[in-house]
Amino acid sequence: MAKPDPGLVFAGSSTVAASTRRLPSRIVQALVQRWRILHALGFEPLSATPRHPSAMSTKTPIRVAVTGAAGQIGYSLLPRIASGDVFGADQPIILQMVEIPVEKAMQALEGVAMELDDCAFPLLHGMELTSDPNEGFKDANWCLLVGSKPRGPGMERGDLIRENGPIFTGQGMAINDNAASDVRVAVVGNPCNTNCLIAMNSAHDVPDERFSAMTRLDQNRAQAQLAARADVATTAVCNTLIWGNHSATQVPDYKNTTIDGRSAAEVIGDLDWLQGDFFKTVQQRGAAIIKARGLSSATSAANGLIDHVRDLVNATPEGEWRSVCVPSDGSYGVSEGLISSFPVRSMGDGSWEIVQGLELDEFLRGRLEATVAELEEERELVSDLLVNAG
Ligand code: NAX
Repeated sequence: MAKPDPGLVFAGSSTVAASTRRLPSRIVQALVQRWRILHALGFEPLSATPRHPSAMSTKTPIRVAVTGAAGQIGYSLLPRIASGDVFGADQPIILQMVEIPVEKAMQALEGVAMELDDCAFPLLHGMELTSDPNEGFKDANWCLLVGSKPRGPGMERGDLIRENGPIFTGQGMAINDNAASDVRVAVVGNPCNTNCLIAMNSAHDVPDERFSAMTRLDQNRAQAQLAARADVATTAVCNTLIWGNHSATQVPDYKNTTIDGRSAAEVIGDLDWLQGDFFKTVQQRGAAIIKARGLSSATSAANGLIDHVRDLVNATPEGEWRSVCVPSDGSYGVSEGLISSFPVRSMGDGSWEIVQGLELDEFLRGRLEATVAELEEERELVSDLLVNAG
């Protein structure tokens, strides 16, 4: 793996395969020092216009690679990363945007980059556009794997898994060979759990715990449904928990999720609703949005990914957890190695742990077994792609 980029990088143009312009760090340090002295003397240096603090950030930019960058989710996601929603208001970013080598997709990507240019984001220190994953993941500190082939008419879930598997083999290998030594990967492209498993197994030198897949959108959906039912603000709902696969078998946990500090099951007091409509609504929300909008969830999916990464970068507050699909260590009876959604606490230093000791009722336990069985079937379907599997 390549080392993290030590240099400061400033905004480059947004043409295809554009390179970023770099200033030697001693010049940057001299400029920063001059700015500090003038600031201490009460001058507003360089411009009378108030400047965003990040314009003078001394932090090294981090490189964030996003695949499927010209897609729907990419369109909602990229501006939020560039504006500091994920990595903070003083963290410069270089976006490495990856698409398929098809003229229409690359042209659309150009358009997205032009719009990002037009936002003049102070934190956006460079953009690189490419259809080559090796270039796209070069020195990347985070790889957000959003792009994948959509489900075609009449396509079974198994066909989709087989169609997408090889994409994630190639991307896992490209991450392994090119990304920064501290790279972390979040997979959104469906079927995200199994795609994550494939990428993880294809990246031999990257520790498994750096890989995750997203059930944060499902968590947010469940949180909103519970808040509406209990007639409370969404902030009153805490530790909303999704177990298992990001699919129609996912398990929204009404027992360990709390509303104003008490179990959601107790506060809502309607097990029929929790095990019926609540379950169905959360599990089938994606399909309901397609039916209403004619397109799949995009803004909420991008928002879910923003929450997912931000909460992995920062320490989880004491007593709380987030739903994250991570490699199973066998906790809660989930077969070791599967990428499954668990209650996860981040330490804020790149490490995380699965929260132990939560209790499930018989209904939830049965549903957890079913979603794990689905993940096992998916793993079996792609077993030939799991080159690194033990
Ligand atoms: P779009 O079809 O709008 O965009 C996907 C983009 O990915 C396209 O521009 C396509 O050219 C690109 N792409 C395809 N293969 C690629 C490859 N090998 N390398 C780079 N780019 C590639 O889909 P969008 O709505 O953005 O959804 C993206 C993915 O997210 C889909 O797989 C979708 O199923 C999945 N979702 C996952 C969710 C989750 O919670 N985990 C929820 C939302 C979403 O459904």
